[in-house]
Amino acid sequence: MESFLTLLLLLICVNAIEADCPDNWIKHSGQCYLFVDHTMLDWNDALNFCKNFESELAEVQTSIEENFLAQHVRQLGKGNGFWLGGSDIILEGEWMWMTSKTLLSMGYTAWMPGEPNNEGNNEHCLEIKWNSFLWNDTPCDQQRHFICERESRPGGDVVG
Ligand code: GN1
Ligand code: CA
Repeated sequence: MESFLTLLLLLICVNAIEADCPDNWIKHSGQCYLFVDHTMLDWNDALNFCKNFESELAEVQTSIEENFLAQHVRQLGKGNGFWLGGSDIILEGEWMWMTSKTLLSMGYTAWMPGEPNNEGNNEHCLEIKWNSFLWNDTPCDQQRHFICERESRPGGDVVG
């Protein structure tokens, strides 16, 4: 009986550790990521989709995070890019992570060579490209896959 209870306790603990992120989300460096590759939305709708799941469009802080995202985008092998949470919609050329309100120029960036080029004066949203895994500015009304990000919450999603 005692060993049964120990086992039960162990299982509950293991479940709590694994439940930091919701089902289908991938945990990485204390964050949870959802790669939405089954549908494409414009940038605003993608952000709202993420918000419905208590998350935001992904913001990339380090090369480690970029490499993690790149690895998954490569694996998914889609023919379209994925939205990230950056935009220069407020002031042309001033790229900002729209949730944390931090300037991209203050931190790590992974622009494609030659980007952002604001083609047609209408490219204000940030995508990670499907083939190079680097960043491009593209029109916000384009349909793209997207990546949601939220903090992992230890035990926060344990249902039972
Ligand atoms: C071009 O060639 P493609 O589709 O990967 C352009 C980007 C634009 C994009 C708009 C080198 O990218 O800057 O945002 O079209 N790349 C170059 O769809 O001009
Ligand atoms: Ca561009």
